[in-house]
Amino acid sequence: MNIVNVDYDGLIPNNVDLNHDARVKKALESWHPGYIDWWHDMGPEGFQQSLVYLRTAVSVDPKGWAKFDYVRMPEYKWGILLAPQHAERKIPFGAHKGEPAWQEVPGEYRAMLRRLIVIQGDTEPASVEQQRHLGKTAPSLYDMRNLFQVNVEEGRHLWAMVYLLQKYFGADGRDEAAALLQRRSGDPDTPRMLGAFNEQTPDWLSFFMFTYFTDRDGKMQLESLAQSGFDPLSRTCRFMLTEEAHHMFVGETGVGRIIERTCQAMKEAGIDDPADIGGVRKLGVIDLPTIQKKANLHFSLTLDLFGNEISTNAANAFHAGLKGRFREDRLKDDHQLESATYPVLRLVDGKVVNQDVPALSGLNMRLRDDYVVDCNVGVSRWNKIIDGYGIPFAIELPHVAFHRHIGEFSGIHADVDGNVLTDAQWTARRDQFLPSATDRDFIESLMQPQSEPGKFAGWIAPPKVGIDNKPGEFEYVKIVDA
Ligand code: BYC
Repeated sequence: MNIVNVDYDGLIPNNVDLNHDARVKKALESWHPGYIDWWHDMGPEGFQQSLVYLRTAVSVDPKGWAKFDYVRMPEYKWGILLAPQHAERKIPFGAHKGEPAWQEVPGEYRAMLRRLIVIQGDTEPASVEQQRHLGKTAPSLYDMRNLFQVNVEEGRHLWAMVYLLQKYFGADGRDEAAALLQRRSGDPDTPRMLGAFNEQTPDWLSFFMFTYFTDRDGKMQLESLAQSGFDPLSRTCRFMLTEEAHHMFVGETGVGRIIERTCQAMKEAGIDDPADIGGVRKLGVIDLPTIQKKANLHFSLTLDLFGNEISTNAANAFHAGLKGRFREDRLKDDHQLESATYPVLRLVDGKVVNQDVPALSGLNMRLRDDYVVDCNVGVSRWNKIIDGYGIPFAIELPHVAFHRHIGEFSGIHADVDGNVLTDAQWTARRDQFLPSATDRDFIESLMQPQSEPGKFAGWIAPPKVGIDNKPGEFEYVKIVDA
């Protein structure tokens, strides 16, 4: 079979020759009904019979991997796609650097590898669960379609991890695959594994912030796993990254369009002061300080996903050749880091200080630092929009010590500049930094659906171009069952 083209004939589209792998095919086919049940129970609420203009991966050729068409979501072709194998690929880092990449699970690292795959897999359905209510308040058919696109692709990413578990981890892989359908975001008894994936996504500003900040953690983690010496994981993640780019585009442009509309409305009303929150809200748009607070919330929740400042797990995974650094293949060092150091922000005697630590132990922070650089690129584009209207305001990412639940700063309170606060100071000032109940109520009051083709809710500007270059009035979702 040609790896670039996908076999669409069977129940599970794939480019891994499932037809000649009866054991895995059977395992996946047994898992499929549970997945569809999960999709109906926990996937987008309503709209399951609506026709959605979705892209589906039909190839792993970077020049033309997707086709667009109307699809009912439960009939989406959730396929298993791996990027092409490079015959001579070597393990690029760690103790096994230079040895041929593993095509089978290395026995001594089995548990560590399985844990990484399970954690990655767990985030995918979690995000679908978090976003399941949003279709009903979509600000346009364009946005609704983007939400559903993100959702079906997160579903496909779950399939990708389930394939690895079932193909390479035998009975315990099958158990883990089943458990991925049993945990539920936010459930007190069976929560999803990582904190941010148990938070709510109550409104569309949160959705855009989530796809901007949290999907970007997905990008960083997938980039690191794409470097893995375990070749099937590397190839799986490489292809997932192709889809992930659109999710971050949805987030960046979504927040950008909200900012644009706010600035436009302020100018039209002659309001120059971004702190005139009452005046701006009367215009039916979201004031810039509230957008800043939402960014503070989602950025800080996402920082927790990078784990602890000092991590033996991260050191072990790198040493073993399982999880590399962001774009490891482009870095110029020995790729082993046994004697290197890395500067990490730590809490020492109640103060935030920079400390050199062994580079292997600091790998989570190195990835997090790369993440912050990547986040700032889009933030500066948001600020250009504000600047273009001459409004004196800039979105800024808060300090990494702000509002943390994992790692050294989880035991303290800090303001957005990283100054340590007492409990009383935090309680008094919390609502300056994070969305308050009043802010949330205001945003919720704006969440009225707009489902006429080409129309947009009043708090968000239309996009500059349509999906698949479709014109403005294109009917991205043909609703039959809202
Ligand atoms: N919540 O040694 P440490 C995505 C636990 S997003 C709860 O620092 P490590 C997507 C940790 O498990 C990308 N627990 O941990 C985005 C450990 O527990 P055990 C998802 C946490 O392993 C949007 C203990 O604390 N992929 O794809 O170095 C939509 C010690 O911590 C948390 C991955 O994350 C937390 N936030 O780092 C859809 C890649 N943080 O085992 C999808 C795979 C830490 O001692 N995962 N703990 O009981 C990893 O590489 C790592 O497991 C982590 C944690 C980076 C998550």
